[in-house]
Amino acid sequence: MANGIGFRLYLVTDRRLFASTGSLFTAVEDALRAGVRAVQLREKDINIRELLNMAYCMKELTDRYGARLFINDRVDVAIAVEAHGVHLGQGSIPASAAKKVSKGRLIVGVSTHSITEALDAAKDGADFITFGPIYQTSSKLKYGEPVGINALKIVRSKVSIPIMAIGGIKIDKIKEVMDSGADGVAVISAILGSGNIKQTTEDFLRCLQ
Ligand code: 3NM
Repeated sequence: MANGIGFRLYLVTDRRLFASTGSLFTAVEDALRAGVRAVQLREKDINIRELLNMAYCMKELTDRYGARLFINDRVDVAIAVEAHGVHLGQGSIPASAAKKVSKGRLIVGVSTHSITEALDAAKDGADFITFGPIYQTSSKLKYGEPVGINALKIVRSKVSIPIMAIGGIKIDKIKEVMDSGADGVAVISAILGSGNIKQTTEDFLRCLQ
């Protein structure tokens, strides 16, 4: 794949969309069966041991499909389960520290929400960034006002690392974000909240080709 990171669809988890943790795993497996190559385990407000257990199970699952696993925020968990990478927030340790503590073995993604944050992440050694929220998302209040498509274009003109657009990304938005310089999309609800996860994932992947 020409975008330097090896995947164009970054599936982000949220177990709260499901009645049980088991159903989250079933949903992620449906997406993996459809061809998802990268999953970010992003489970907030969870006991760290529970997160570690989920991470071990998710690693076993993603390995079975040859997909990459990223752990949100916790470098220690990423190292313990031998995940491929870690996805850092603005309150996490910086990318350079994550690289150092993992001896360069983790791919490091960073969530960014402004041009300044995107530039800082790139300067600090992030391998890729998510940039958003591009559009309004159902959890809009949590992520702030959308940054919009123009900000994505500006970030594209200023950083050379891959950019995954995030926040309110639905199939009908893919063309616009890719035309604006994104290397791919990061998605929660449009896939995990869909009635047919496998079919929806296939549709996403087809549009991203
Ligand atoms: N991070 P959905 S927006 C987890 O802007 C997350 O950094 C964002 O969910 C950011 O695909 C977001 O359902 C939510 O809109 C993405």
